[in-house]
Amino acid sequence: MKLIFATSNQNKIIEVQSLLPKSIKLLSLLDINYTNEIEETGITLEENAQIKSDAIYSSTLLNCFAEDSGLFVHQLNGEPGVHSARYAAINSTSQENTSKLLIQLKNTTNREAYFKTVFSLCINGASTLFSGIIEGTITKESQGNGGFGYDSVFIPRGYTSTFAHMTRAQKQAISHRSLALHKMIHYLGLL
Ligand code: ITT
Repeated sequence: MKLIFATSNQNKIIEVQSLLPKSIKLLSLLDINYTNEIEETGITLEENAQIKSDAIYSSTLLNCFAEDSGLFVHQLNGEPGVHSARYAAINSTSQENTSKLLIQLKNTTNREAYFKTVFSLCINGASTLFSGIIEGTITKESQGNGGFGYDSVFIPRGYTSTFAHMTRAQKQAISHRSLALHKMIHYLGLL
């Protein structure tokens, strides 16, 4: 089965590709020469994931899925949440976003947060959603060079190091994205 992954985030493609069974051939937006910007106008991850998969399905009529994810910090009433990619500014870098987060949480003792991912799978025009969450805490400073996004400031519950200190396999064994993806793979197996 061929599926388009409607993302322009190469890190997401690498993480997802390595978990998919070989029977599913993944095509990226680059592979299909899709260069239009899809505006994420939803107010939830669910809405944004579906906006992205619907946009690709309606312009290609090919089965596809999209994913939206974010970091939700309790002390900040769930921010950056759905705005995680553009927390510091539109087109901000991961480093700018994590720096802003650490400044917002300066002198804060409640550092609980969770990552959430929602996949929207669009098969023959019908969408199904799958989500995954991992709870943890935000560090006081950036730790580790691996991963991407907010990985260097997030320690999953039950662990002592950030996602950025883990190997890809270690992160994938527990991550929000893997949890959601396993649900989607199970569903695809039932089709
Ligand atoms: P799309 O093309 O798929 O939209 P994106 O990078 O814009 O890619 P999102 O809109 O889903 O991605 O924004 C999520 C942001 O949250 C992303 O830019 C990262 O900074 C952060 N994020 C998501 N998953 C993460 C993970 O596993 N580890 C660290 N940060 C993550």
